[in-house]
Amino acid sequence: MQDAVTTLIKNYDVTGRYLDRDAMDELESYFASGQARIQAATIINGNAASIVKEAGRQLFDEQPELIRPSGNAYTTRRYSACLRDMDYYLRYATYAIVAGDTYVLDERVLQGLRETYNSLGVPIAPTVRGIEIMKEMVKQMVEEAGVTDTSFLDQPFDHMNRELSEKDI
Ligand SMILES: CCC1=C(C)/C(=C/C2=NC(=C\c3[nH]c(/C=C4\NC(=O)[C@H](C)[C@H]4CC)c(C)c3CCC(=O)O)/C(CCC(=O)O)=C2C)NC1=O
Repeated sequence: MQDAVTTLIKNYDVTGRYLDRDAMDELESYFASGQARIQAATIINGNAASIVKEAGRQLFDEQPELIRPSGNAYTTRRYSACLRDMDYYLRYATYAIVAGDTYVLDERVLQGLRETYNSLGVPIAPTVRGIEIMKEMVKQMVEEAGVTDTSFLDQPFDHMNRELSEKDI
């Protein structure tokens, strides 16, 4: 597990360098966004169940074929598995938001995920859309709470979507 600080230190240590101007700028920007990161995590934590439920509802509204008999989220078991996956993405996104680093996502969420999805026929594009909907919801909530620059929230959601969307083989 790594965060913005340990990742930076590791990179400098590998080449035996002191922390230079670029490192200080990076650290400053991470610490400056610290309060907002914690605020975002608090908001997500207090609304996780409703974010997942609402994002799922919106996804199935947009793509109703997912919950029709030929769809991958058809049957109660698979419907729940889908919402559970959305909950995983949201929870791990909060870890990455606080860490200021996507390492935790690579290590705990994304490793082997595309292979699993492909073998179970879980469609990637709607999953990506579900993550996108959650990102939009979270950004709106955090903006409404008074955080003016929510760009730091893009990183984990975009990272998961980029990795999930990577072309096959
Ligand atoms: C914390 C890291 C972690 C992740 C990310 C994870 C994902 C994950 N999702 C799975 C299944 C699944 N995932 C979905 C998800 C969906 N189907 C759709 O049509 C939608 C597009 C989408 C929801 C947005 C479904 C329906 C299944 C069950 C598929 C099946 O068993 O046929 C499975 C197979 C095993 C299982 O059913 O539990 C895994 C491992 N597990 C983990 O431990």
